[in-house]
Amino acid sequence: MPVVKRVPSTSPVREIGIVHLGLGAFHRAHQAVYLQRHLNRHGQSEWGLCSANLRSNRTLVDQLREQDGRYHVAEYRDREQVTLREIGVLRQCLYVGEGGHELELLLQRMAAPQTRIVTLTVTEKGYYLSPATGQLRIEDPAIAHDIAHPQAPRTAPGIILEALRRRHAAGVPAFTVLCCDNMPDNGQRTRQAVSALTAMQDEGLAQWINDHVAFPSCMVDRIVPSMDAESFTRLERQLDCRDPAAVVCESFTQWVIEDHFPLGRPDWEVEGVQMVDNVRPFETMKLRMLNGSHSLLAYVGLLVGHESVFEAINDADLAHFVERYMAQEAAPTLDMPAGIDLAVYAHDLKARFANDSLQHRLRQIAMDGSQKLPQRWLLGAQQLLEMGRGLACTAVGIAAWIYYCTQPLPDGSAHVVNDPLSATFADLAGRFEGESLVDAFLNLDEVFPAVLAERSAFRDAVQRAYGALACDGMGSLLHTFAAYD
Ligand code: CS2
Repeated sequence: MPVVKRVPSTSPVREIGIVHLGLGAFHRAHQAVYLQRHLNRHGQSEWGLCSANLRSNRTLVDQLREQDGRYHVAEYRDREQVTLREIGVLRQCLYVGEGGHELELLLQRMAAPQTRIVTLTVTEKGYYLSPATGQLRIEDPAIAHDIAHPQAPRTAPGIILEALRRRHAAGVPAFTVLCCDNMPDNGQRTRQAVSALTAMQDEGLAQWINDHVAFPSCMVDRIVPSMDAESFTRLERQLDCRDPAAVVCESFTQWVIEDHFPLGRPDWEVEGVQMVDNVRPFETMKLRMLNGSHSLLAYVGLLVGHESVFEAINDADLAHFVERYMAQEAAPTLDMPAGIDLAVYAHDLKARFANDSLQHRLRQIAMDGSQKLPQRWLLGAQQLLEMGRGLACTAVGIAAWIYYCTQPLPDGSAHVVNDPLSATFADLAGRFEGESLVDAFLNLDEVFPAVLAERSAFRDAVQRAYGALACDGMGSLLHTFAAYD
């Protein structure tokens, strides 16, 4: 049994100062924990949270309301040590379905002068930007709806826009928008989504947003697997914690934020948040080293029959393959500030992946590949080509992704491909196979930018990897990497 340190929430929240969109496990185990630590330290806080789910997981919102917004976060350092935190900083929970009463409550809360920051974790696809070009996908039905009905928005950019419109009309200064999703220049991307939507509706407002709304970027990091029945049972058995809204995560946590908050912010730096002028090197490092390795472990790992990150990193060939990816294909593309040693970072990442207290399912990471690949692998791949370096591991990753999106798993089990482009993948799988299937995937311009897709060195590397995978299987392909070094 682990040693459990219990940290209760004792202090009152005076005011709600932050509205969050996307009340998922990551938000509850990352941002909410920083705010709770802030509250515990100060003994009171005007930075309470109102968090909303947009058309997903109503049950969780109902549950949290029954518990007056209180829940627990179990932070596992390893099997031996865990901190169980009570979170009391979440003062209002909303479920925003199709329009209705709670959308109005959310918009009122966002328009209230006390709200000074709006944060988001709505996943990459929640911004409705093309992954390859970063342009707003105005043809998407949800965005088309928000253009036609700006006062009853469904999307996160549409909701932010309507809240800002109300503030502008009432003469209330703009809140700061802080995107906490895993995208490069995530502040800029969020600005792009909101501005493009505004420009189609109201040029005056677009100018005001351009001049007055800050969209700082940030890098967030904490491994937070989605909860399943097994995790709840373990919490009950090991920690005597019966909380249907609880979350399990690793003890590691990092948050690097661009310091641009015109209406003020919590003194996060006291809780270890790094407030910086330029977050880009940290974001790129995390996306390519951590998330890039995660996606490799996911697609490659699933094809050799693994289910969790822990299992995958304990496969010697796969661990070696990921180490090689980090050292030879991710690190060389990064330009880090002094004091950051990428070899140490890579070593620490491997130890985090090997945390056997987390049931981090590879299928969870494999979701939404079309939205994740560009920033995790493809921007780095372009740089590798420009530098004249090889990209063998990245090519195997892409081949494994194509395989995962179009074929059954090696044990013959069919799986659901959870991705906004899944219908396109199914269509391509029905029409093509082998080399022409790979070609058809590489021609998907929503995913692969032309500058990369046009390079024969890139296409050939992916074709070779896919050929070897289809012919010999992933296990033996990995083995050749181990033998080769
Ligand atoms: C993971 C991330 O699901 C995924 O795609 O790579 O959620 C990862 O666990 C976090 O970014 C860690 O900070």
